[in-house]
Amino acid sequence: MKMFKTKTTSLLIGLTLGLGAASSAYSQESLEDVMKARGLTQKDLLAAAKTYTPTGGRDEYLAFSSGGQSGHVIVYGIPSMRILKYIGVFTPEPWQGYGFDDESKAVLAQGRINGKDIVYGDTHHPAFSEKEGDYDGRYLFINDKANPRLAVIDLHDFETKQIVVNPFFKSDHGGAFVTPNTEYVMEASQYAAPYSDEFVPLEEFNSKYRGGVTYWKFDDKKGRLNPDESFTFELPPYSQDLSDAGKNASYGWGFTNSFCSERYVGGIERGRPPFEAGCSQKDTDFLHVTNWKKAAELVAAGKVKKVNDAYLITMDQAVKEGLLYLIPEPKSPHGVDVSPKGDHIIVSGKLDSHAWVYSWAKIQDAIKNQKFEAKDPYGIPIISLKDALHKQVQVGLGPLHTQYDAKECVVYTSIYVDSMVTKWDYCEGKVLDQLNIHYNIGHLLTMEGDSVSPDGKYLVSLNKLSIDRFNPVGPLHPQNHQLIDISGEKMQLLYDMPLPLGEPHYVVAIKADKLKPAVRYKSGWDSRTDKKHPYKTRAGREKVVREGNRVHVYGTVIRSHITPEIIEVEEGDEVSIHLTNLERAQDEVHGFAMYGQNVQLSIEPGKTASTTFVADKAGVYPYYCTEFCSALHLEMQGYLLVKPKGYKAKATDMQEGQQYTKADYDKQVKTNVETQAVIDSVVAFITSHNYKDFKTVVDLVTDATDQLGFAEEAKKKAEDFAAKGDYQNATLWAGQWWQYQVKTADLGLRAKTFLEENGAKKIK
Ligand code: K7E
Ligand code: CUA
Repeated sequence: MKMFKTKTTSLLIGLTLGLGAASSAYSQESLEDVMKARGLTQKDLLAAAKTYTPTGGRDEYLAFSSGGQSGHVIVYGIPSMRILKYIGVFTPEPWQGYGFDDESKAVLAQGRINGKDIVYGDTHHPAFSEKEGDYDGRYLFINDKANPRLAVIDLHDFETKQIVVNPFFKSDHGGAFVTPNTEYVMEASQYAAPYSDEFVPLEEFNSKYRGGVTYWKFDDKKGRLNPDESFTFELPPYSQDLSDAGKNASYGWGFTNSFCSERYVGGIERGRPPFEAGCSQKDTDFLHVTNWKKAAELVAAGKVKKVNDAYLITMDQAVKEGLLYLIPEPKSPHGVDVSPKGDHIIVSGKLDSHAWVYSWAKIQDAIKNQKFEAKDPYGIPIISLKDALHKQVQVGLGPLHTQYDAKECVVYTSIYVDSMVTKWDYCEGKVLDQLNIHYNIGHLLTMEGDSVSPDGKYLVSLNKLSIDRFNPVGPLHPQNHQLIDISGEKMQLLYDMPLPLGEPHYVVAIKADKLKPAVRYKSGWDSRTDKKHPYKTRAGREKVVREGNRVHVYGTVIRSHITPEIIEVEEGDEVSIHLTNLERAQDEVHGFAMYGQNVQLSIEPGKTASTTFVADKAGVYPYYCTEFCSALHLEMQGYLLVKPKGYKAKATDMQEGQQYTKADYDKQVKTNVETQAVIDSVVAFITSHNYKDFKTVVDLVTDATDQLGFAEEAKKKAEDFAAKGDYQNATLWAGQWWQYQVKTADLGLRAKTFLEENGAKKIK
């Protein structure tokens, strides 16, 4: 589109673009020649054909990857493996203005811990919102392991809307996992810690340190988590790990495993064996089974007390009400994954070579018959392994995570130590296929693999680091996501994609057509609160309002100027600049950067974005648009003048760099008249077609009509000055008149091309 815009504008200016003959090294050769030159096999070609997406092509699935330590979410397409977006979540992201405009600073501020700004996150597990267990494409949730927080991303604009801080935990790993109708989002703690912020000696670990799992209530109407209706299960200090929500048969329940039920506390410097030794002594750890449905009823009935201003279901209460059970699971388990029907739960132990398949029917029976083998030191009933286990299957050394296939009973488990993916049947308990992947696989994902109806088709192996795989770029290697075709009996490796932005732990993928992202905001929109912005400004209503030393600038941006272009304040003023993008055309995003004030906004069509700072030092501060939005983009600029206190202006007139005469004015007017003829012909074409049937065209025409209105105003000013013989101002306004015409024509030509390419009909 940008190419096209440049082209039409250039045509108008009278330049011709030299389209050099496209030449590529292989263009004259046959497929065989290329294969030989690049050393490709038939198998490579087949793999390439399955992932290659020609220009303009779209992907069937969109993957949302944790950005690991970057605190972002990475969006890429499958099968092309092309990266489409980084979403700023826990970490500022300047391009999107995230963490720079006032609106998103408020979102990041929700994630403060003990009053401290935490501006990164260690993101692990993204999860889609669900309806009846299927992804509905509306929201994405992701956790921050380092600082126990959850974030809500709205998939209507791919922006982070909310961050909540866990009221009890000091770390979290078992989040985000969503219940089948997004009633709750699960977040389990990892490293046990006291629930208060006070100092508690490690000697009191068993009695005062706690784990837990929080069920965050999701308010579907508001699209936000509601801390007031959320609740937490107090759990023993067992280092809870991953979670998953029950579905179908196991609806209403949640599962959370743990890896250090020894409750061992290391201390190398005290002469104690390290954590790793003490935490892997026992042959089994515990799977925690929690009943959130019944817990929610207790909360609603006012039977749960608040601690730290949040509902806490103590272990005593949970045991008494029958909400909490433990089941032994393999040594140092990692993943816990509930099957699509909810009738089986697969857990793998990092230090075991088996995956353990639990039967939900058996577990339910044990609970119903109150058949327990013992109680743990906190009085929680333990269901014996034989009363819960369906099968143990040897899948390889260091199994971690499991994903479900579209075919019943078929799953894929990541095998960390053996660097492998094992495809196996959990009903029969037999291995079906194994594929060596590049290196140290962590999670893996299948298409819609967490839902009640997985699609199978592709699998992505998320490998840790990527030694020897790509061109070396220094000691810190990118990660390697490997695309695997799982549509047949045998898995087939297709493609490697380096991901150089933190260590993504988990990725979820959704059918692309389930997403309905907007292309613009409603006019004057605060994208973070999803409400009309209090400083929304319309064209012609720009103003500066001062109250004492508080200055509010109500500004607008439209191709290709920022209004106001000159902002004058006094040293010490607290300045807020609110900018509304007046455009509707999809690609008319404008940026706003200013010297020395840490200001960088992204103002997409319709959005209002604000920046607030103290102008504490007198001086000259240029500002400009940071997106190449039009041919006159570089001219989209202005000055903030911070005047010293009590400053009196000396010079009265602006110094003009160039003087204009009547001849200059006449020449400009002649150009404008010719340009108007072009506009008229485009308008005639559009209005003679059924353009109103095309939303895109209607938007372009609306923008074009705005620009033409501005052109009329500028034309009038030019003519008034000419009538007074002021050819300086007359010429300048005639020039602005032409600028508006060019923008009108540009938009009009884009509308015309759209109509031609989309089969618009001529109306008589
Ligand atoms: Cu296995 Cu955090 Cu799910 Cu890393 S986690 S791999
Ligand atoms: Cu607006 Cu560049």
